[in-house]
Amino acid sequence: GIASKYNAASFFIDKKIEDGLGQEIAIYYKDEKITYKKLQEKINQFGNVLLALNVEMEQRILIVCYDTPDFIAAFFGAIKIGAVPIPVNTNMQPHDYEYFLNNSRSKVLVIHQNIWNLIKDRRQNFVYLEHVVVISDEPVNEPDTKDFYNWMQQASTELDCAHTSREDAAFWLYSSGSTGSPKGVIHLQHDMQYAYENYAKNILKINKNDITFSASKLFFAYGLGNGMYFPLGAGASTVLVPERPTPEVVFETIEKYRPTIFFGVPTLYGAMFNYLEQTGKKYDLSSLRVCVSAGEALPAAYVTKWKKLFNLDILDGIGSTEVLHIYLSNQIGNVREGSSGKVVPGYEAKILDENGSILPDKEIGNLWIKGDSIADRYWNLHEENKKRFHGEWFHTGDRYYRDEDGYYWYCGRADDMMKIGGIWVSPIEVESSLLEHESVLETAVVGVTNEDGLVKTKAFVVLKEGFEPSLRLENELKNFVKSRLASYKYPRIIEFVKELPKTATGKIQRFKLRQL
Ligand code: 3SK
Repeated sequence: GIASKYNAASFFIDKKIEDGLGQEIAIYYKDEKITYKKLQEKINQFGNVLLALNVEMEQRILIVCYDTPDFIAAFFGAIKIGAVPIPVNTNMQPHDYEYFLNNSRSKVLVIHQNIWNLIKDRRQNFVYLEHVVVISDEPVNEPDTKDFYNWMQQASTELDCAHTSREDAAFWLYSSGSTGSPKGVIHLQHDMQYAYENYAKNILKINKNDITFSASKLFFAYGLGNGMYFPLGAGASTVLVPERPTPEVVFETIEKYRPTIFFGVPTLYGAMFNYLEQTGKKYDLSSLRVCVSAGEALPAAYVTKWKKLFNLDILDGIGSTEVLHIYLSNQIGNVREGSSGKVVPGYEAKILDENGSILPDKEIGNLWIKGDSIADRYWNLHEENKKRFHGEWFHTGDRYYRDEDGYYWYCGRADDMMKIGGIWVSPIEVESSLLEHESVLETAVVGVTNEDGLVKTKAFVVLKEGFEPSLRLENELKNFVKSRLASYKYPRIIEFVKELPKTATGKIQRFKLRQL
């Protein structure tokens, strides 16, 4: 028989109209207030645009879009027809987009004009791509590209949703690994509802009067929930800001739109403290009822300082792209500063040693998680799937211990990946980039913890003969990496060394460098 019908766009959008929330505000964007009804129409229009391009169920659509209502229209419009949207980071390099397009075999690319301009000379390399839909404030007059707004305008605002089931693929997100290329994480139709019902409802107590603002962008798993499907699930509102979330932008956005829940990452909270100290400015954050942090461990001092400044809790938690959202979290009225909190209801956690035996409290081991928002698998990575997805359990790759009160404490990554500003950075990728510079003989990149307890990228560099360490060369190397990789990956600290610590077989001993 045919599986029973379930479609995430119906749950998050259509149901709101059926529940009589059509005239409520779904999105605050610049000076626009977009109602649920208007959003549904945009979603339907984009679904119809894809149908006009002959997109079929299960076909992938790559979305390179800033945080705007168009992101949500493209994302849910694709899901509503059973196609599979893949939002990706808007700050990547042209070769990254080539990889995403070819690895996912996307048939359609939805992209802002300025980013398209950076990659269009490679179009012949995008072997599966059939249509490019460009989002631009100016009319798009380029051969073989479609004008997003023009097509949307002509499309019908009515659309029936495809007969997808809970088990169908709904969307992918790319997750970076310490080695190899980013992995396509396949999420199913029911995954967002699970994260919404378990984390957003139980932990955040989200309700229809809330207004969320996420500094983390929608293309991250963290931002996707915070700024899109949590508020939509609750019939609440989201504030979308396409700009880079500098402390100034964040403070001004909070004052202007008066959100009730704010989502940040530790580096941003740190930068916000610095900004307040340096400028002496004061901001009114009284609209907020709770703040959230994820991405990397939040220093205990930040929790205390934020409470003192604004009388607000920051709920630190940890999630992953594979689990979709946060599975360990502090709770409103129950914050253990410096810890990742307790297991979110709906999820289970276990800490295992290298042989797979469960460890007692206070012993550090590998964290495994169970819960129904866990991705189906990685795209086309059979061996990796066997290592990470074991039936209902997912091997997070994080090292943790649990204390006697049930709080979980982060102890680093099982591999050498670093979380910088909440985003995974692979040391290998940064090293490969540095090695392309004419002066670099050898290099090793590690994450080091600064005085605030935040992780920064540090590169140890052995120079080739004829090159001398200098501040100028240090800056040149930083800029060199920035120009080749997404800029958040550049090493914040560079130390020139005569040699790197290595094993007898020549393997770099990163753990020794982390201690330097
Ligand atoms: O990095 C995290 O902690 C996180 C949180 C929520 C969703 C996704 C991620 C990676």
